[in-house]
Amino acid sequence: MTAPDIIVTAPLPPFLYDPLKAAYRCHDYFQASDKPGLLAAEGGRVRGLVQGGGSVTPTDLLDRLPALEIISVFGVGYDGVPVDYCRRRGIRVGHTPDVLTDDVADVAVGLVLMTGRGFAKADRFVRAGEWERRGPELTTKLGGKTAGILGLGRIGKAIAERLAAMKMSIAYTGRQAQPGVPYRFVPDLKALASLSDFLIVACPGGAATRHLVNADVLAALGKKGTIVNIARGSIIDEAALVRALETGTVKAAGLDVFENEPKVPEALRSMDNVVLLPHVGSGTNETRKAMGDLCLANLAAHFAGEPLPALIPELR
Ligand code: 8YV
Repeated sequence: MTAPDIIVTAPLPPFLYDPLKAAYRCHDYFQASDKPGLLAAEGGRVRGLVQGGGSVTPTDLLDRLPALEIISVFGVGYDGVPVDYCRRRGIRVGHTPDVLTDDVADVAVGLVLMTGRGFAKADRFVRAGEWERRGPELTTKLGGKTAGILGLGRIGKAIAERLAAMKMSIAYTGRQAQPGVPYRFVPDLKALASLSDFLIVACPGGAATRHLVNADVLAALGKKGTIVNIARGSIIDEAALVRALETGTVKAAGLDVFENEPKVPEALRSMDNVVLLPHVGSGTNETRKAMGDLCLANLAAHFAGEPLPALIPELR
Protein backbone atom coordinates (compact mmCIF):
# COMPACT_ATOMS: atom_id res chain seq x y z
CA MET A 1 0.00 0.00 0.00
CA THR A 2 1.39 3.46 -0.81
CA ALA A 3 1.94 5.87 2.07
CA PRO A 4 -0.77 8.53 2.39
CA ASP A 5 0.13 12.08 1.28
CA ILE A 6 0.41 14.64 4.08
CA ILE A 7 0.75 18.39 3.76
CA VAL A 8 2.66 20.27 6.48
CA THR A 9 1.73 23.93 7.01
CA ALA A 10 3.93 24.85 10.00
CA PRO A 11 7.57 24.44 11.02
CA LEU A 12 7.89 21.14 12.90
CA PRO A 13 10.65 19.87 15.22
CA PRO A 14 12.72 16.90 13.93
CA PHE A 15 11.29 14.51 16.53
CA LEU A 16 7.92 14.99 14.85
CA TYR A 17 8.94 15.67 11.26
CA ASP A 18 11.39 12.73 10.91
CA PRO A 19 8.87 10.01 11.85
CA LEU A 20 6.23 11.82 9.78
CA LYS A 21 8.51 11.66 6.72
CA ALA A 22 9.23 7.98 7.41
CA ALA A 23 5.54 7.05 7.50
CA TYR A 24 3.98 9.37 4.89
CA ARG A 25 4.66 11.18 1.60
CA CYS A 26 5.16 14.63 3.12
CA HIS A 27 4.75 17.92 1.25
CA ASP A 28 6.25 20.93 3.00
CA TYR A 29 3.77 23.70 2.26
CA PHE A 30 5.30 25.93 4.94
CA GLN A 31 8.75 25.94 3.28
CA ALA A 32 7.54 25.73 -0.36
CA SER A 33 8.52 28.75 -2.44
CA ASP A 34 5.84 27.91 -5.06
CA LYS A 35 2.78 27.18 -2.91
CA PRO A 36 0.20 27.32 -5.77
CA GLY A 37 2.45 24.98 -7.79
CA LEU A 38 2.66 22.52 -4.90
CA LEU A 39 -1.15 22.56 -4.52
CA ALA A 40 -1.70 22.12 -8.27
CA ALA A 41 0.72 19.19 -8.45
CA GLU A 42 -0.06 17.35 -5.21
CA GLY A 43 -3.21 18.89 -3.67
CA GLY A 44 -5.54 16.29 -5.17
CA ARG A 45 -3.71 13.43 -3.43
CA VAL A 46 -3.34 14.97 0.04
CA ARG A 47 -5.24 13.01 2.73
CA GLY A 48 -3.76 14.56 5.89
CA LEU A 49 -2.64 18.02 7.08
CA VAL A 50 -0.33 18.79 10.00
CA GLN A 51 -0.33 22.29 11.49
CA GLY A 52 0.85 24.06 14.63
CA GLY A 53 -1.39 25.14 17.49
CA GLY A 54 -1.08 28.79 16.51
CA SER A 55 -1.29 28.38 12.75
CA VAL A 56 -4.37 29.37 10.77
CA THR A 57 -5.70 27.05 8.07
CA PRO A 58 -7.86 29.06 5.66
CA THR A 59 -10.84 27.38 3.99
CA ASP A 60 -9.53 28.33 0.54
CA LEU A 61 -6.47 26.15 1.22
CA LEU A 62 -8.75 23.29 2.26
CA ASP A 63 -10.83 23.80 -0.91
CA ARG A 64 -7.66 22.92 -2.84
CA LEU A 65 -7.35 19.62 -0.93
CA PRO A 66 -10.45 17.68 -2.08
CA ALA A 67 -9.26 14.32 -0.70
CA LEU A 68 -8.39 15.65 2.77
CA GLU A 69 -9.58 13.37 5.60
CA ILE A 70 -7.77 14.60 8.70
CA ILE A 71 -6.09 17.65 10.23
CA SER A 72 -3.68 16.79 13.03
CA VAL A 73 -2.83 19.85 15.13
CA PHE A 74 0.54 19.94 16.90
CA GLY A 75 -0.97 21.82 19.85
CA VAL A 76 -4.00 21.81 22.12
CA GLY A 77 -5.51 24.99 20.64
CA TYR A 78 -7.28 24.57 17.31
CA ASP A 79 -8.60 28.10 16.93
CA GLY A 80 -6.83 28.22 13.56
CA VAL A 81 -8.94 25.34 12.21
CA PRO A 82 -12.31 26.13 10.54
CA VAL A 83 -14.23 23.53 12.55
CA ASP A 84 -17.70 24.01 10.97
CA TYR A 85 -16.18 23.67 7.51
CA CYS A 86 -14.40 20.46 8.61
CA ARG A 87 -17.65 19.07 10.05
CA ARG A 88 -19.45 19.73 6.75
CA ARG A 89 -16.74 17.99 4.76
CA GLY A 90 -16.33 15.15 7.26
CA ILE A 91 -12.69 16.08 7.94
CA ARG A 92 -11.55 14.81 11.35
CA VAL A 93 -9.49 17.12 13.57
CA GLY A 94 -7.05 15.83 16.21
CA HIS A 95 -5.09 17.89 18.76
CA THR A 96 -2.74 17.39 21.74
CA PRO A 97 -4.59 18.05 25.01
CA ASP A 98 -3.46 16.99 28.53
CA VAL A 99 0.21 16.37 27.76
CA LEU A 100 0.98 20.12 27.93
CA THR A 101 -1.35 21.15 30.78
CA ASP A 102 1.27 21.20 33.55
CA ASP A 103 3.88 23.07 31.53
CA VAL A 104 1.48 25.80 30.46
CA ALA A 105 0.23 26.16 34.05
CA ASP A 106 3.85 26.48 35.22
CA VAL A 107 4.34 29.39 32.82
CA ALA A 108 1.24 31.15 34.20
CA VAL A 109 2.64 30.79 37.73
CA GLY A 110 6.03 32.00 36.46
CA LEU A 111 4.39 35.14 35.06
CA VAL A 112 2.54 35.76 38.34
CA LEU A 113 5.87 35.50 40.20
CA MET A 114 7.82 37.53 37.67
CA THR A 115 5.30 40.38 37.65
CA GLY A 116 4.16 40.25 41.30
CA ARG A 117 7.56 39.70 42.90
CA GLY A 118 9.36 41.64 40.18
CA PHE A 119 11.82 38.84 39.39
CA ALA A 120 12.50 39.89 35.79
CA LYS A 121 13.15 43.46 36.90
CA ALA A 122 15.28 42.30 39.85
CA ASP A 123 17.42 40.20 37.50
CA ARG A 124 18.02 43.28 35.30
CA PHE A 125 18.87 45.26 38.47
CA VAL A 126 21.63 42.84 39.50
CA ARG A 127 23.05 42.53 35.95
CA ALA A 128 23.22 46.31 35.63
CA GLY A 129 25.37 46.50 38.79
CA GLU A 130 22.65 48.56 40.53
CA TRP A 131 22.74 46.43 43.70
CA GLU A 132 26.16 47.84 44.59
CA ARG A 133 24.62 51.33 44.57
CA ARG A 134 21.24 50.77 46.27
CA GLY A 135 18.88 48.17 47.68
CA PRO A 136 16.24 46.45 45.57
CA GLU A 137 12.61 47.65 45.42
CA LEU A 138 9.99 46.03 47.62
CA THR A 139 7.37 44.09 45.68
CA THR A 140 3.92 42.54 46.22
CA LYS A 141 3.04 39.65 48.55
CA LEU A 142 1.17 36.99 46.61
CA GLY A 143 -0.36 34.95 49.46
CA GLY A 144 -3.83 36.29 50.25
CA LYS A 145 -4.21 38.02 46.88
CA THR A 146 -6.93 37.02 44.43
CA ALA A 147 -6.28 35.34 41.11
CA GLY A 148 -9.23 35.53 38.72
CA ILE A 149 -9.07 32.89 36.03
CA LEU A 150 -10.82 33.39 32.70
CA GLY A 151 -11.56 29.84 31.54
CA LEU A 152 -11.39 27.04 34.12
CA GLY A 153 -10.63 24.20 31.71
CA ARG A 154 -7.81 21.70 32.11
CA ILE A 155 -5.13 24.39 32.04
CA GLY A 156 -7.15 26.86 34.13
CA LYS A 157 -7.64 24.21 36.83
CA ALA A 158 -3.91 23.36 36.86
CA ILE A 159 -3.14 27.07 37.31
CA ALA A 160 -5.73 27.33 40.11
CA GLU A 161 -4.23 24.36 41.99
CA ARG A 162 -0.75 25.87 41.83
CA LEU A 163 -1.82 29.36 42.91
CA ALA A 164 -4.02 27.94 45.70
CA ALA A 165 -0.90 26.15 46.99
CA MET A 166 0.72 29.61 47.10
CA LYS A 167 -2.19 30.64 49.37
CA MET A 168 -3.83 32.88 46.79
CA SER A 169 -7.63 32.90 46.68
CA ILE A 170 -9.09 31.73 43.41
CA ALA A 171 -12.12 32.98 41.51
CA TYR A 172 -13.07 32.17 37.94
CA THR A 173 -15.42 32.89 35.12
CA GLY A 174 -16.53 30.82 32.17
CA ARG A 175 -19.71 29.69 30.44
CA GLN A 176 -21.05 28.15 33.64
CA ALA A 177 -20.18 27.32 37.25
CA GLN A 178 -18.36 24.01 37.47
CA PRO A 179 -19.74 21.44 39.90
CA GLY A 180 -17.35 20.17 42.56
CA VAL A 181 -14.82 22.98 42.11
CA PRO A 182 -13.67 24.70 45.34
CA TYR A 183 -13.27 28.15 43.74
CA ARG A 184 -15.64 31.11 43.58
CA PHE A 185 -17.59 31.38 40.30
CA VAL A 186 -18.17 34.94 39.05
CA PRO A 187 -20.47 34.91 36.02
CA ASP A 188 -19.36 38.30 34.67
CA LEU A 189 -15.81 38.95 33.41
CA LYS A 190 -15.83 42.63 34.43
CA ALA A 191 -16.93 41.68 37.93
CA LEU A 192 -14.14 39.07 38.07
CA ALA A 193 -11.60 41.69 36.93
CA SER A 194 -12.77 44.11 39.67
CA LEU A 195 -12.05 41.62 42.42
CA SER A 196 -8.81 40.24 40.95
CA ASP A 197 -5.24 41.21 41.74
CA PHE A 198 -4.17 38.97 38.87
CA LEU A 199 -6.50 38.31 35.94
CA ILE A 200 -5.28 35.19 34.18
CA VAL A 201 -6.42 34.42 30.65
CA ALA A 202 -6.70 30.64 30.12
CA CYS A 203 -9.65 30.17 27.73
CA PRO A 204 -9.53 28.98 24.11
CA GLY A 205 -8.88 31.48 21.33
CA GLY A 206 -11.03 31.96 18.23
CA ALA A 207 -13.92 34.18 17.13
CA ALA A 208 -15.99 33.55 20.29
CA THR A 209 -13.32 34.98 22.63
CA ARG A 210 -11.73 37.64 20.40
CA HIS A 211 -11.03 40.81 22.42
CA LEU A 212 -13.01 39.51 25.39
CA VAL A 213 -10.49 41.37 27.54
CA ASN A 214 -11.17 44.89 26.29
CA ALA A 215 -10.70 48.42 27.63
CA ASP A 216 -13.70 48.04 30.01
CA VAL A 217 -12.37 44.81 31.53
CA LEU A 218 -8.92 46.38 31.94
CA ALA A 219 -10.49 49.43 33.61
CA ALA A 220 -12.29 47.09 36.00
CA LEU A 221 -9.00 45.30 36.77
CA GLY A 222 -7.61 48.72 37.60
CA LYS A 223 -4.39 49.98 39.20
CA LYS A 224 -4.19 47.09 41.65
CA GLY A 225 -4.37 44.54 38.86
CA THR A 226 -1.98 42.59 36.67
CA ILE A 227 -3.06 40.80 33.51
CA VAL A 228 -1.48 37.45 32.65
CA ASN A 229 -2.06 35.67 29.32
CA ILE A 230 -0.90 32.14 28.50
CA ALA A 231 -3.77 31.35 26.10
CA ARG A 232 -4.05 33.29 22.83
CA GLY A 233 -3.09 36.86 21.97
CA SER A 234 -6.43 37.37 20.23
CA ILE A 235 -8.34 37.24 23.54
CA ILE A 236 -6.90 40.58 24.71
CA ASP A 237 -7.39 43.81 22.75
CA GLU A 238 -3.65 44.50 22.60
CA ALA A 239 -4.00 48.17 21.62
CA ALA A 240 -6.31 48.69 24.62
CA LEU A 241 -3.79 46.89 26.85
CA VAL A 242 -0.94 49.15 25.67
CA ARG A 243 -3.10 52.21 26.45
CA ALA A 244 -4.08 50.83 29.87
CA LEU A 245 -0.41 50.24 30.74
CA GLU A 246 0.68 53.65 29.40
CA THR A 247 -1.97 55.49 31.41
CA GLY A 248 -1.45 53.44 34.58
CA THR A 249 -5.00 52.07 34.34
CA VAL A 250 -3.56 48.61 35.14
CA LYS A 251 -0.49 47.81 37.19
CA ALA A 252 1.42 45.31 35.06
CA ALA A 253 1.23 42.54 32.46
CA GLY A 254 2.81 39.12 32.03
CA LEU A 255 2.34 37.83 28.49
CA ASP A 256 3.35 34.59 26.76
CA VAL A 257 1.12 35.18 23.71
CA PHE A 258 0.44 38.16 21.42
CA GLU A 259 -1.98 39.23 18.72
CA ASN A 260 0.56 39.14 15.88
CA GLU A 261 3.21 36.67 17.04
CA PRO A 262 6.16 36.79 16.75
CA LYS A 263 5.66 40.55 16.48
CA VAL A 264 5.41 42.24 19.88
CA PRO A 265 4.48 45.95 19.96
CA GLU A 266 7.48 48.20 20.59
CA ALA A 267 5.47 50.00 23.30
CA LEU A 268 5.25 46.77 25.34
CA ARG A 269 8.94 46.00 24.85
CA SER A 270 9.96 49.29 26.40
CA MET A 271 7.82 48.98 29.56
CA ASP A 272 9.46 47.99 32.82
CA ASN A 273 6.27 46.61 34.40
CA VAL A 274 5.68 44.13 31.59
CA VAL A 275 7.15 40.62 31.35
CA LEU A 276 7.30 39.18 27.83
CA LEU A 277 7.83 35.54 26.89
CA PRO A 278 8.03 34.12 23.35
CA HIS A 279 5.05 31.68 23.52
CA VAL A 280 6.88 29.08 25.59
CA GLY A 281 3.86 27.58 27.41
CA SER A 282 4.42 24.06 26.09
CA GLY A 283 8.08 24.65 25.24
CA THR A 284 9.92 21.91 27.11
CA ASN A 285 11.70 18.98 25.45
CA GLU A 286 9.55 16.47 27.28
CA THR A 287 6.22 18.08 26.49
CA ARG A 288 6.92 18.95 22.86
CA LYS A 289 7.99 15.30 22.33
CA ALA A 290 4.75 14.08 23.96
CA MET A 291 2.77 16.50 21.77
CA GLY A 292 4.61 15.22 18.69
CA ASP A 293 3.84 11.62 19.64
CA LEU A 294 0.14 12.43 20.09
CA CYS A 295 0.05 14.34 16.78
CA LEU A 296 1.50 11.22 15.08
CA ALA A 297 -0.82 8.88 17.01
CA ASN A 298 -3.88 10.82 15.81
CA LEU A 299 -2.77 10.40 12.19
CA ALA A 300 -1.83 6.73 12.62
CA ALA A 301 -5.19 5.91 14.23
CA HIS A 302 -7.06 7.66 11.44
CA PHE A 303 -5.24 5.80 8.65
CA ALA A 304 -5.71 2.52 10.52
CA GLY A 305 -9.48 3.17 10.59
CA GLU A 306 -9.49 3.53 14.39
CA PRO A 307 -10.90 6.22 16.71
CA LEU A 308 -8.52 9.15 17.25
CA PRO A 309 -6.81 9.24 20.67
CA ALA A 310 -7.61 13.00 20.80
CA LEU A 311 -10.39 14.10 18.47
CA ILE A 312 -11.55 17.68 19.19
CA PRO A 313 -14.72 17.80 21.35
CA GLU A 314 -16.87 19.52 18.68
CA LEU A 315 -16.48 16.55 16.33
CA ARG A 316 -17.09 13.75 18.86
C1 8YV B 1 1.82 25.52 20.13
C2 8YV B 1 0.04 26.13 21.62
O1 8YV B 1 0.99 24.56 19.66
O2 8YV B 1 -0.77 23.97 22.13
C3 8YV B 1 -1.04 25.10 21.74
O3 8YV B 1 -2.20 25.44 21.46
O4 8YV B 1 -0.20 27.26 21.52
C4 8YV B 1 1.48 25.71 21.59
O5 8YV B 1 1.72 24.61 22.36
C5 8YV B 1 3.23 25.12 19.91
O6 8YV B 1 3.91 26.29 19.73
C6 8YV B 1 3.44 24.21 18.72
O7 8YV B 1 2.76 24.65 17.57
